[in-house]
Amino acid sequence: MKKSKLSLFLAPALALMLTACGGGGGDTATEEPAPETGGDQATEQVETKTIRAGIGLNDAHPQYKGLLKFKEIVEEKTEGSIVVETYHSGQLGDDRTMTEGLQLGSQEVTIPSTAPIANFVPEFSVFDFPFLFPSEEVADTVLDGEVGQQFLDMLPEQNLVGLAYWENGFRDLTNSVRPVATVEDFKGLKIRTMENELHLDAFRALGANPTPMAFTELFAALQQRTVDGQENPYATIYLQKFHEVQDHVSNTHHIYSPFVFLMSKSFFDDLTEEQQQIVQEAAIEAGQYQRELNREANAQYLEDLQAEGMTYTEITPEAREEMVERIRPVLDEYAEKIGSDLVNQVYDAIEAAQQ
Ligand code: KDG
Repeated sequence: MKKSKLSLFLAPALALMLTACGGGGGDTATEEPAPETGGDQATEQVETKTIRAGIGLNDAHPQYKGLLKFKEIVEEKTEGSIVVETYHSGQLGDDRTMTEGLQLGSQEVTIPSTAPIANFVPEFSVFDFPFLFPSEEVADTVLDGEVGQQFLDMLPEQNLVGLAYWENGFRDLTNSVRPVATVEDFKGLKIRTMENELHLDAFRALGANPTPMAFTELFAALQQRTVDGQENPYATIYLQKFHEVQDHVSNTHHIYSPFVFLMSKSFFDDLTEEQQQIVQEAAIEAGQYQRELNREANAQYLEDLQAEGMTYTEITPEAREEMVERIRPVLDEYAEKIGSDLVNQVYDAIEAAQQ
């Protein structure tokens, strides 16, 4: 099998990044008077479908604002034949539970990061390769193109439908022990990661002591010092108030994390063709809106975190290079696991997006 192009790929991506751093429930029949037909006032059965949509982030986050936009578009375009119920802050469970809910029919939509999705479709781990995407723009081009669709096409086998990619964003490290500027500073830090083997192996390679944990448990674990730190985009760090339980933030920007708008395949298949087109287009439109919201305020969130008393530490270019070198063997291993041909398709698409 062709070796992945990792070594050819990482250097230019890193250089570019250094500049860019900075679900159904059921059908309810409601009786509505039929339009005037003259003669008897017949009633027409209008089947209303309900989408129970849950996410892990709170209602201040752009992800929830994107979900409200999806609700607005779908209810307007279906003239109320589809109703969207929105739940945030893990009200319906953590990412894994909610994704299983789509498979079992207890909810219809959730929007997790690609990292937990890899527990259902291992190939999705490629999108969590550290330093894979050099910028949001390149990520948009690749994810919204043929290669991104190729991965979405792997979901129906798991009774899931991926309708669009949204944005979690570039992930940065916070902790309550010390400023992190070099790879040495990672040594021994108990870092919470998402439930994803690649994340665990990458942080082990950096010398940290990672532990997987659902997002819904994270704030309490930071507060009780069960873990020293975590990594998430500035928007999540600020809006989930991690600054209340963390002292240091570093611009590691180590992973660009996509969200995937997931719908239960059973529910999607039961929709009319017109309804399927409406929910598909609404997921894409709301995703564009959510990406814009996410990016507009990201720089501001870093200022806000410092205003709340967090110390901000820049990762040195040398340290970032060393992070790449330390992690390289892990990526080689995962490229073999996922399939070097598929991984190389992602690298090729990223290179093409930068021409
Ligand atoms: O609902 C989305 C969250 O689950 C998302 O923020 C996941 O980045 C994530 C994390 O760290 O668990």
